Amino acid sequence: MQDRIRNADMFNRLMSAEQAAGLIKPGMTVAMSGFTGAGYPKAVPQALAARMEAAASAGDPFRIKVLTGASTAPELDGALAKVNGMELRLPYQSDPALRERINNGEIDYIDMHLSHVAQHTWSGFFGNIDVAVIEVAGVLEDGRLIPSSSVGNNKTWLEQADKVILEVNRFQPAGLEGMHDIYYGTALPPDRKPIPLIRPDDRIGEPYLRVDPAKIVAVVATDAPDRNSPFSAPDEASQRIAGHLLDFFTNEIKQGRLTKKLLPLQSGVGNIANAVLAALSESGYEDLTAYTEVIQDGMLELIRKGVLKMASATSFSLSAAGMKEFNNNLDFYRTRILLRPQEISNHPELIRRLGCIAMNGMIEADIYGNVNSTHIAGSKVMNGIGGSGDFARNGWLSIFMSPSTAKAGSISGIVPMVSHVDHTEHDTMVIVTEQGLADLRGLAPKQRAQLIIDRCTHPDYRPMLQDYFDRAKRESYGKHTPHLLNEALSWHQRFIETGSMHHYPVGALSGGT
Ligand code: 0RQ
Repeated sequence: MQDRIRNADMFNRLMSAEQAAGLIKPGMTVAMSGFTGAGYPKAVPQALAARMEAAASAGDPFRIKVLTGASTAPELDGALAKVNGMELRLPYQSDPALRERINNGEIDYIDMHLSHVAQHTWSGFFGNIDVAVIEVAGVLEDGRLIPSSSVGNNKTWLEQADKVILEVNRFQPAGLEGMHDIYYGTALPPDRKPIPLIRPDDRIGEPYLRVDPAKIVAVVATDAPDRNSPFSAPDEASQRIAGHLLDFFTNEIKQGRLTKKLLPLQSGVGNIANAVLAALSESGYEDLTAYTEVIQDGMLELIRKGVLKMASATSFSLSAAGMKEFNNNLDFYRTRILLRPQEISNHPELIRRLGCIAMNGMIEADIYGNVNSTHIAGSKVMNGIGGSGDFARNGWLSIFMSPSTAKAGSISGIVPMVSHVDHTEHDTMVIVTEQGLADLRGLAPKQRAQLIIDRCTHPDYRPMLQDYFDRAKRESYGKHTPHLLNEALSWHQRFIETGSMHHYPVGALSGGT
């Protein structure tokens, strides 16, 4: 470990995960590293969960407040959720056990824009940060830290926490050193200055995290991989969505609104995002850039093929195969990937300046273009808004993508009124489903509605939606954005009561699904 912990003083603070977890007390606010299953602490949270379980069985509940960068993994969110060890969690999450606790009402969850977390912390909205638990790839001789596979909010956690526990993970490639760009110029108003980033590949900071050595109360050695979720090949619906999007880009180039270099890409994670990246890779594009949150397998492939010149993000989210590819070609990728704090990767000023093309998944959209990214039937949270709002509000193009139906056709992805609003009609420029693409720019509400019904709705639901819209246009209280308020959310209620949004058995209207 001495090669990873080059500072003798820090080396002397090595202890077991159990000892380190012993420094965390019930009721504390603990800020942890981690973003989309990368760079999260792997040993201390599990040791803490064991203590919590023992405390709970002795009739002495032990719960803490947990702040992270974004989603983590079973070793952190899963372990703490299983023992009911969290009273509060923020921001993004995607763990099944945690989601269940949140939706059972057992954990308070604050779902917020990822770019806001740092400044809300500086302003004290989450109270005092007692402890930060941060995974790093190493410690330099002078005590600065080599960040791990994600940066997330680590700069803020290290600055704001009273005490710091470091997990030095030998599994993280030593070659990560130098890939990070930590910007130390952010401030609160009225002292803010322009952030001097003009191009996605600009370096504006330094490759290491600073920390006051006096705060470090424990150093724990680990040797374990990130979550490395498996990568599944894009399904047919995703490929069709990608096809519509690529046609749209071709037309934008023809219209002179984009060039063949497009604009910096932001892409969410998952099946559709991967299909879009795969389609880009086969469509003759080159010298593209990405200014995004997460680097997934598809982006590595684009970089490898020269389609993507470089990618700026705050985190990796790679499968085991993607991780292997990255490790085997680290020298190649190191000069083409930059990892930044999430307040910079997701900064509205920079996203607006760069003119990002924001491509994100959604749960549902309504006929006017309002988008729900987070809640099933208005009340059950899925993951969280993540960075989708940072990018959708400020991007040059804000695109939302989803299959037109979910759960074997029993749910329509296009509904009369969304049951929860994450992105308003004013933030949504393009909606794409496997049925087609609706370009909403320049359209008034009723024009948007007709286009979304025509282009994006599944044939099983199109007549129902057209019927709703036609009646709304006749009977609505106001005729600007026609709605039948006693019916607008009836599709969701029908789903809750019958398991389907449809009036009829699925397929009855169109003769097929
Ligand atoms: O559930 O797995 O149980 O079948 O939602 O849906 O179609 O696999 O698509 O993985 O892209 O997720 C919006 C959740 C889409 C995601 C969301 C069910 C569906 C399935 C997943 P099952 P798909 P995706 C970058 C930007 C917000 C954060 C964001 C997300 C599951 O994209 O979390 O954009 N976005 N961040 O069956 C009921 C509906 C449904 C539905 C889908 N209408 N009703 N269930 N599902 N639509 C990353 C970060 O910011 C960190």
